This record gives sequence, structure tokens and C-alpha cells, in this order.
Amino acid sequence: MAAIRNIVILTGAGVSAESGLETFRAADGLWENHRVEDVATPEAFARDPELVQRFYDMRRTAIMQAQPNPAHAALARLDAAWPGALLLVTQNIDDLHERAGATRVLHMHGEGLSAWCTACDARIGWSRSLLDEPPCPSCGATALRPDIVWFGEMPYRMDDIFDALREADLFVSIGTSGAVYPAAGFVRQARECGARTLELNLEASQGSAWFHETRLGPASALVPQWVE
Ligand code: BV8
Repeated sequence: MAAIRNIVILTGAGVSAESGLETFRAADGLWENHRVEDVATPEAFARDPELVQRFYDMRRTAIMQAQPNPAHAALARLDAAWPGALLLVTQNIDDLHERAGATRVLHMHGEGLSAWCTACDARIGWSRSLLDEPPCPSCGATALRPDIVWFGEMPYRMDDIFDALREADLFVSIGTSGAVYPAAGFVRQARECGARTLELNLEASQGSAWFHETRLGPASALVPQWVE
């Protein structure tokens, strides 16, 4: 196999499942009988901000109560030891990769522990409720929203991701159903640029056909096995 220098890793909700954070599919994509796609949208926030803020209050609390699992720890070890390029793109809004020690992390769908001031555009580390419409610490406006990429919104740093996919020798997808774009299309882009593609997941995903190799099982077992 050709030498591997540049690695792109994509993680989804499945990598945090064993940390107790519910995946989107596990709840049949439902929260309080709402489809997540109907709550995680700018339209929902405009229509019923209180509902959306409660959704993210719940997510923020769950994130703070969760601990990294062996999959996060193994990826952090790889990140620290890997001499070549490594980009850990996560669709997750939790900070478990960072709390496990990973540094080359890119949150393409935003972060649950961050608030976005739509008045001054500041991103602020935020761990408490936004329900009471607190003023922005930077500009004082009551214009804070969850720093989350909702459906219909452009994910963060797509240029950096596409650059990394073009240079990748290895693309590894961990714990994602391959249901949401543009993340679900990364495997195809990487493969078409010559990367070897590996999927580590509990079950086959919508993108499995695009992977040279798929290993099925829990991330807490598969990821340390692959990293070692
Ligand atoms: C965009 C933040 C364009 C929110 C998220 C029609 C109308 C509108 C839009 C669209 C449409 N059709 C298509 C679209 C595009 C849309 C999309 O793809 N929709 C889907 C539903 C069809 N995408 C977008 O809207 C994106 N933006 O396209 O913008 C644009 C262009 C120009 C200018 C402006 C805009 C934005 C998408 C981002 C949405 N935000 N997250 C929040 O978290 O609250 S997405 C959210 O859902 C997650 O971040 C994640 O990405 C996704 C769920 O996916 P997974 O992470 O894979 O989780 P899931 O539960 O599905 O799967 C878990 C997997 O793990 C399973 O396979 C399971 O087997 C496995 N697993 C479980 N346990 C374990 C395990 N594996 C290992 N070990 C275990 N223990």
C-alpha cells in the first residue's frame, strides 16, 4: 500500500454514543416528538426560539455530563503522534475530542459550548442557558444564538476540508450514518483524489459502497484497534 502521509478523519454521533450522547438515528431523529431536522433550522429558531433554545440547553447539559471514551482517546493519541498532516473533521457539536487531548479538530457543524452573536459576529465560549436572552459580552446586544450549523446553513471551513481531502492518502469515517451532506460526500471526494478509504461503524452506512474497507462494531473497540 502506498505510503500514508496525510490523513483526514470524519467523525459523527456514533463516536460519542458510548459516552452517553444520543445519536440522531437512535432517537429515530426525534426530540420531544419533533424531527431534529425541524428543530435544527433557522426557520424553527425564527418561529419558536424558546423551543430551539431548550433543545440546545439540553444538548449543552448532556455534553458537560459526558466523558470521552476510548475512541476519543485513541484518536487523540494518533493526533499527537502522527508526523504527517492530520485533520479530524467532526460533525459533532460536543467537545469530547478536545477533552481527550486532540488538537487538530475542525467542528464543521459548530459547537454546543459556543454562542454566536448575530449582531457583532463574535463566537463566545458558552456553557449556560441562552433561554433568558443574555446580552453579548462583546457588544451588549441581545442577539446570541447557538453556534451551530443548522440544516440549510453552510458548514464551517469547507475550503479547509476540501483542501485536506484533495491531499489525503487515507480517509477514515467513524460513527456516521452518511445521511447528511456535504459531510456524506467526503468519502467520494477523497477516493476520487486517490485516497484509501476506511469506515469504522456499528452498522453499514449510506456511504458504505464508497469505502475500500468497512469494519463493523463499536467505536470504543474498533478505533483503538485501528490506531494501534
Ligand atoms: C447545506 C448540527 C447548503 C445540529 C447538523 C432539503 C432541504 C434542505 C437541505 C437539504 C435538503 N436535502 C439535502 C439537504 C442538505 C442538508 C442535508 O444533508 N439534509 C439531509 C437530512 C438530507 N444539509 C444541510 O442542510 C447542510 N448545509 O447543505 O448547506 C448551502 C449551500 C450554499 C449556501 C448555504 C447553504 C448542513 C447540515 C448540518 C446540519 N447540522 N448538526 C445539531 O447537532 O443539533 S447535522 C447532524 O445530523 C449531525 O451534526 C450529523 O451531521 C447529522 C447526523 O449524522 P451522524 O453524525 O451520522 O449521526 P447519526 O445518528 O445519523 O448516525 C450515527 C451513526 O453512528 C450510525 O450509523 C450508527 O450506526 C453509528 N453508531 C451508533 N453507535 C455507535 C456507532 N458507531 C460506532 N460505535 C458506536 N457505539
